[in-house]
Amino acid sequence: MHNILVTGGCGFIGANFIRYLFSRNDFTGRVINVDRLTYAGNPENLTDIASAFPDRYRFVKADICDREAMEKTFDANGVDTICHFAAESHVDRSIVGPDDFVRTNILGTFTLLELCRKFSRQIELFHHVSTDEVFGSLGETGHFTEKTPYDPSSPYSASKAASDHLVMAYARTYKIPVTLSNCSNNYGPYQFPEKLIPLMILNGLEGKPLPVYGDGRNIRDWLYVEDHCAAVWRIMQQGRRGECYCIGGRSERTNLQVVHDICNILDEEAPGPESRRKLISFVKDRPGHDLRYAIDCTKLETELGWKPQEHFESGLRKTVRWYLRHPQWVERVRSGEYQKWIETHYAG
Ligand code: NAD
Ligand code: TDX
Repeated sequence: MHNILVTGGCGFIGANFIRYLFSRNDFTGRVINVDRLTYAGNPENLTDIASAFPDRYRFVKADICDREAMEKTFDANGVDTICHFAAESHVDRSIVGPDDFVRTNILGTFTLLELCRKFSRQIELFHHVSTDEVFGSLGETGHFTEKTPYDPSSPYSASKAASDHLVMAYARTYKIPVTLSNCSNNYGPYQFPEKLIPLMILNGLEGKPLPVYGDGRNIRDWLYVEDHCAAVWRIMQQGRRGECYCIGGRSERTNLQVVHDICNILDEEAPGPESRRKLISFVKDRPGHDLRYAIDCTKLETELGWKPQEHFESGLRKTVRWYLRHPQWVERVRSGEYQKWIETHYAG
């Protein structure tokens, strides 16, 4: 694993993963970051890495669906490992416009797998980063494991499920060395403020409404992004080839609990004229909204010795502080495509 192609490295988890790799002594190789720079990709997330490691970090602006561009990238950089994050990742957008999800998540993954086949002599590992949403919704009890049948609810999760199936099929049919991880909801620095946690932090700061879908009782299992990065790296290094691993924080919260926690932290860290809880507004539910996600990550814990390091309470406070301390990042992101989309989407 010397020349690692990281796809989607300018997005939330990809950028955190590249930062994580360069912070570690056991990574001495190079990263080739391929990103199309959609609304969710921000190369500024890695400006310091690009200047600190000019010989070991390279950015290539390209679409993973563009076979020619990807082939050149594999060839010119002697890519031996792929860590595949690039995706359209937001469930609400997939409901409004699924096309890009099918294209990037399915065809993009297919293009990369085809290149692994073509360059099979040099490929040591294709790690596919996926989501627990492929398993659909849990009721009030139970947990997802590696054996849970797929049952996706949204165009986003269906496109990720399709990509997972392609990855496993390529492993069986063409003997491509793969690992696959299905992770629960991440939060932390650099997350695009369309997702629940950063949206609530920034709206709360600006005194805007905090839109909670339905009755706010849907449950997610939250994991601090650096713990996800550590799990991915551990799986890449030690995971059994051809295997899937579930990653989760054992940290279930209702959406309303999360929003209340954010309000409390904001009231302490950035006191406003009145309690942020007054801004909570219950809005129309998301269609096909999964009730509950919860991961049983025993396999990852027992086989590979991984455990999350961050507690939800401390991780959430760190995250709020990060957004408070990076007003320029917030401003740049908010003045872009995101703003236009949000205006149209939430009009009225
Ligand atoms: P993100 O939306 O923040 O970033 C996605 C990145 O992919 C962006 O930089 C974007 O520019 C890039 N991209 C999109 N289409 C591309 C294309 N065609 N070619 C090249 N680059 C393209 O997403 P994220 O939250 O960082 O998620 C990363 C991965 O992790 C995704 O595969 C997602 O399904 C998975 N995942 C996310 C979470 C979560 O909570 N965010 C949880 C589990 C799994
Ligand atoms: O404004 C909001 N109000 C609200 O109540 C938003 C944006 C979300 N929600 C709810 C919907 C979900 O129950 O909060 C929960 C979390 O929503 P998102 O942040 O949109 O995440 P989710 O749909 O759970 O998916 C995320 O986790 C799994 C990522 O976006 C996916 O990429 C990942 O696979």
